Amino acid sequence: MSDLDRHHSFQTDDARLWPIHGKVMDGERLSAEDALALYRTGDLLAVGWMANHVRERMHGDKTYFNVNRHINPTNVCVAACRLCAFGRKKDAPGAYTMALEQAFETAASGYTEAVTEFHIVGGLHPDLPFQYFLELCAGLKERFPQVHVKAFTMVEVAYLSKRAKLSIRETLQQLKASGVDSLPGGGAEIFADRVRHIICDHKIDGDQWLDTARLAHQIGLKSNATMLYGHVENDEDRVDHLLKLRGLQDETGGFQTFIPLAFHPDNTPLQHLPKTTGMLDIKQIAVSRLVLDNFPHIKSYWQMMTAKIAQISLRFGADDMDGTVIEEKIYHDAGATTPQGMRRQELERLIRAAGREPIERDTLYRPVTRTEMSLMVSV
Ligand code: V47
Repeated sequence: MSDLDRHHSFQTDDARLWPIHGKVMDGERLSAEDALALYRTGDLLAVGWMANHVRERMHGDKTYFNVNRHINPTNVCVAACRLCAFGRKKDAPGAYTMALEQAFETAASGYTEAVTEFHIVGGLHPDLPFQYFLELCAGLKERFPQVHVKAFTMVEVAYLSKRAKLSIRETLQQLKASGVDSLPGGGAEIFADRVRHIICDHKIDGDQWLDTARLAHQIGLKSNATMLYGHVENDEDRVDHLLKLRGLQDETGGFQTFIPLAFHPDNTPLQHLPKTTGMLDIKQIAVSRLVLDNFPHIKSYWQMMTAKIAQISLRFGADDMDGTVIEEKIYHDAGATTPQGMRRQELERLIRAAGREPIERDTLYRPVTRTEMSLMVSV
């Protein structure tokens, strides 16, 4: 390829981006300094051009979504993270814990043959026994055998292991045996200690999050990974977070999707902080795609991004929009004004309007084929 071809249609006045562009075109790994330059440039279009190039090299126009249901069995939480508006102390107003039957009813409400995934996360409840979580997963599997159970963040797993007095490996093994098929990516926040002390002081630290993910991958459970941005972290903290995830992925290959999560300050102790801007939201998607070269997917979670920004990000590196969700609590407690759920037809419409090809996937990114009957009952 001639130099002229290589740089065809890529334009920028920011000279720091030229060597990065060369690496991207050659499929070479970006360094920490490259990642910092991507955060620091104002040329969003140039960063987006490169991220889109990588996204199309990996996935063409394919854009994934799934038909899922969120279940949050309890909002009772001992951690009191400053980033969070969802958690409550046990006796606080608004605290709830679902009896198992209630959780099964929640799973069934809005359930049709179309739902392929239950996404289950909740608070760190001081009294619920480990058995509750095992029975929750086993009961869901018994009632909905074809639905993938994506359950419990690394933070919840580590807490359950402490409560059950089991090793993390044994805890994961028992969860897997009871029906957990994979793990969601929450709780990672920002790995740097300085930031964790401010936003989530009582959570496991970054290394423990990574160690738990490593163990999950080692016993054959795939997981996702997240990063919470737009609060008190700086560019170096973000780069450090991405590189730690990239390093673990080199070791295990167990991550499926990376999901950058924009901080929503309303109703949290950090509500004096401003909300993220559209520029940062889209930049974060693009930088993630460029730095996380070993992550198959970058998800633009529409609930958190808004449907409009998530749709635009499909041209800036994202290849996944998450799902129908049905009932979202964590962001809505923190002031999100997006709808609680979205119908599959609407997700498909947004993806097509971005010039992309919608692919309904299951949690493991296998395409889901629908008969006309199952489409008729879809949510
Ligand atoms: O870990 C909590 C974040 C996460 C706030 O794996 C907040 O497919 C912003 O991890 N403002 C939970 N963010 C959500 C999550 C997730 C979502 C969608 C898909 C997947 C997946 C995972 O939400 C928490 C925390 O990082 N969070 N409070 C807040 N006020």
